[in-house]
Amino acid sequence: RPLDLIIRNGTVATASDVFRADIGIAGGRIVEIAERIEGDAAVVDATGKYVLPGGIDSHVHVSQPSGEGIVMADDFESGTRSALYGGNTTVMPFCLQEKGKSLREALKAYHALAEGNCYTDISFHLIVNDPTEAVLGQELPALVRDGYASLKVFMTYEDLRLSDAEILKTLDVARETGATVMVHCENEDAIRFLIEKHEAAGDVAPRAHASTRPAAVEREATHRALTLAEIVDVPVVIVHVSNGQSMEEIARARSRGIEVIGETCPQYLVLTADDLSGMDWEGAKFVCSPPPRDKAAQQDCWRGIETGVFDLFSSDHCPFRYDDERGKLNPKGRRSFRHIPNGIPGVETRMPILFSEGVMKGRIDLPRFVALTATNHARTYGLYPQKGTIAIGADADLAIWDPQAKRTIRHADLHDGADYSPYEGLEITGWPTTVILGGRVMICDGELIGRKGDGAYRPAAARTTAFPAKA
Ligand code: DUC
Ligand code: ZN
Ligand code: ZN
Ligand code: ZN
Repeated sequence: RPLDLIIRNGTVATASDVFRADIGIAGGRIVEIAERIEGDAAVVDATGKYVLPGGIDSHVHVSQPSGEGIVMADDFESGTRSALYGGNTTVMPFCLQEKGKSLREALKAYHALAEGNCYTDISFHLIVNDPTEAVLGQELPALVRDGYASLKVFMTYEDLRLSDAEILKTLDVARETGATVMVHCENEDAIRFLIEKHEAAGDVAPRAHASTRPAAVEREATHRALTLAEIVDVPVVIVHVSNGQSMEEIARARSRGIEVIGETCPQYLVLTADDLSGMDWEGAKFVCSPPPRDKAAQQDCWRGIETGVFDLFSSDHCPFRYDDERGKLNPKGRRSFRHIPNGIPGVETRMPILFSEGVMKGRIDLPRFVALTATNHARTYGLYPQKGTIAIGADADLAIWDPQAKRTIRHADLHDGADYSPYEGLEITGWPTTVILGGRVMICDGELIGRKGDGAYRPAAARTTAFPAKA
């Protein structure tokens, strides 16, 4: 069949190779990879550029109810548009089960919000918040078969946390069905204890958010999650790991034979808890959980990226507006850190930050960058090999990067629904300039030409054997 599009003269990178090639696209898929492809199809000239698999951000929150009248700053439209500008072609948002309701009710609502509004493809993780017998016994196994093959459980937040008993039962269903479980590891009782102490002492400014969620809180919960997974004998993903102590738990678990995938995020590489100390409550802009820590923890997380403690690099995009009664500066949030919504925007800046700080500064090579930002996400969450690589038959989801592009991160230049970026002022070398989704050029030399609705929902496959091999 005739080609629809040819990407010419680029340097192509996958999780395993870097090579000069042209890419031929037809029917939304990659059909040819060769040194030189002729034909009269439309051409994208990638001379001097890198041609990478479109980014997959497997940890993104949009349109998620956040309690206390707080509203998330992005819906599917603005969240996926921002993601696209940052070189992503797939994002995986969370679908939150409300207490007393079914997972299917939640999915119905999120699908309705997403339908026709996405600039990237999407696939969902479930958040299991009410693990009744009916949910675990019937509903979840059917959903895993239907394409909802990953779920998150929380060990923190009063209204989200599961008990160890509930986590064990959920892990057991994952073992039976091949679902992949992500765990948010922080010890809620210890956090409560510390919050009460800080409030009693009048220490209520944003910085106390970090003090009441120290690394020990995360380390203990990480150890416990890995122990529960060991007892059930099921693989597990430890999400948003912020520090070396938690990394040690992952490494020790692996040495005991537990299959564990570790995820870290930009905030743990370039922010610290000192960022929460700004004047006039400005520190609220950096409130996320786990909190960013110190320079030594940043170095530890870099080491984890280099050595493979981490296989996933995600944004944990969880945007709230700063100067907004329904966001970070809500009336209660102004009185105590405990009411500041947890989460920061970052879906558009995730890959540029890792490219600039990682690839351009020589910490990681291009294949490792591709693995951390695309391939491993597809493998871990059942989207591979359709997504996450450049290969014959794969979806033609591509990002063309200009490794010379110099930019300073300014929120004014970003496309999310928040009113600030926690990375304001960070100097970046390298940015995606053209983004292609299923063979459609969505962003051309920095200009949006795709439309909302060009992205679609994609079901994910359950694990069939052991944990998916990592690239
Ligand atoms: N956990 C997340 O995964 N995202 C934002 C806040 C949180 O606690
Ligand atoms: Zn979390
Ligand atoms: Zn304190
Ligand atoms: Zn998150």
